[in-house]
Amino acid sequence: MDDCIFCRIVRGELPASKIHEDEHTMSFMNIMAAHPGHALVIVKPHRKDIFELDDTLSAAVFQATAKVAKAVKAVTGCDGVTLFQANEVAGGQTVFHFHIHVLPRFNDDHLLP
Ligand code: DGP
Repeated sequence: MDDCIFCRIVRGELPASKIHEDEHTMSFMNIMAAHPGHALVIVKPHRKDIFELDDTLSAAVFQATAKVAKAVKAVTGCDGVTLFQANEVAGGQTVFHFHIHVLPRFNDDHLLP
């Protein structure tokens, strides 16, 4: 996808604060972070949403998410982590390239979700 923001990050055409990368996934900080440390884990090939993921990418992105969640907790000292993931307009998705949010949470931070 030529004009997909996350494809352009994968290709190195747009900057990102990268925190993890493997064969199938890339992770970087969210530029619209709900809280410092809010990270995104994406699949490298263009897949619009969860409905386009095969088993290999599904497994890889969750394995990467577990690593990133541990890193976010270690670096931010958060009390917990919320994972969330939106699909299609009705699901609240705004960037149409599959990604999982890793959001550090603190006791009584009153963030949603
Ligand atoms: P969602 O609304 O669930 O599709 O999440 C998309 C997220 O992507 C949103 O929280 C902001 C983030 N985002 C949008 N554009 C960029 C970008 O160019 N770089 C980075 N790092 N994050 C982006």
